[in-house]
Amino acid sequence: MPRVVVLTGAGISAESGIPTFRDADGLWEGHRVEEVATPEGFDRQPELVHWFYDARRAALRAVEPNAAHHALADLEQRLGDDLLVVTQNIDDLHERAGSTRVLHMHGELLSALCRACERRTRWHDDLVDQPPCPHCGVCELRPDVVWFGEIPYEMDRIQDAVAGAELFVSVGTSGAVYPAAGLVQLARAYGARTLELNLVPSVGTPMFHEARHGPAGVLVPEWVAEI
Ligand code: BJW
Repeated sequence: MPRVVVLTGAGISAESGIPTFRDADGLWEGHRVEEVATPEGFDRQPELVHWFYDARRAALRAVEPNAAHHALADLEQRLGDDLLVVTQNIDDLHERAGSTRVLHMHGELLSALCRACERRTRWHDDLVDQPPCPHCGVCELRPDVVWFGEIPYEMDRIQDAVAGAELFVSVGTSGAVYPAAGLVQLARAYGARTLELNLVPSVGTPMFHEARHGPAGVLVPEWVAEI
């Protein structure tokens, strides 16, 4: 069981150039996040939703992990199994920085999920043209991400790890989306110390024992150096 669990959100990738969800009014080219991040939105406008994710998948090629991702990878070198990163992010910047103990609770941009056979495929190209599933041949691939109303991935492992942790650290998340936003309360209920590292106070700030405010690229390496 890991002694330290770090929950990351969009803010940790902001300094790599990936926009957060709620800082620019939660809009993507004029569309609300809910419009492009719900199963209903996908059923209504599949092309729009594919464009949204295809654009983000293409943009991922041009960005690099920043000092915060690298600091967490360095921490894993020191702590090994005693560190678990739980990320809400669908980018692969933790892995590209060198982290291996990462759970993607909201899925991954570089994975496609077949709605027909429910199998997953590593995916680097566009989905808007509705290519066939490599497993079953049916043209029903969707981004392998968790939309509102869907059940986040790995919840049992995440809840067990948070409940067993001595230290729970949240980095760059607004605390607006559940169940991720409730993990700090779970950690506290089981006796963990809790620390928030975020650019500005979030809705969740009062739930943490300690909160530090500033860019993740500064705060995370500072915190890792203290451990
Ligand atoms: C920096 C920085 C810098 C900037 N340095 N910081 C309880 C109460 C109320 C509602 C619910 C509830 N439980 C469930 C719900 C419903 C719903 C929900 O939460 N709704 C809310 C809007 C109220 N939740 C769900 O539907 C979830 N499913 C669910 O609950 O199923 C039931 C179930 C659960 C568990 C077990 C069994 C059953 C699913 C939620 C899926 C969310 N999906 C998305 C899209 C994923 C794909 C994609 O990426 O496109 O996930 S929405 C979007 O929000 C994305 C993110 O991961 C997620 C969180 O956003 P995040 O990371 O916090 O980003 P921002 O932009 O909000 O914040 C960035 C922060 O960084 C800010 O604070 C900045 O200040 C900071 N920052 N620059 C440090 N340089």
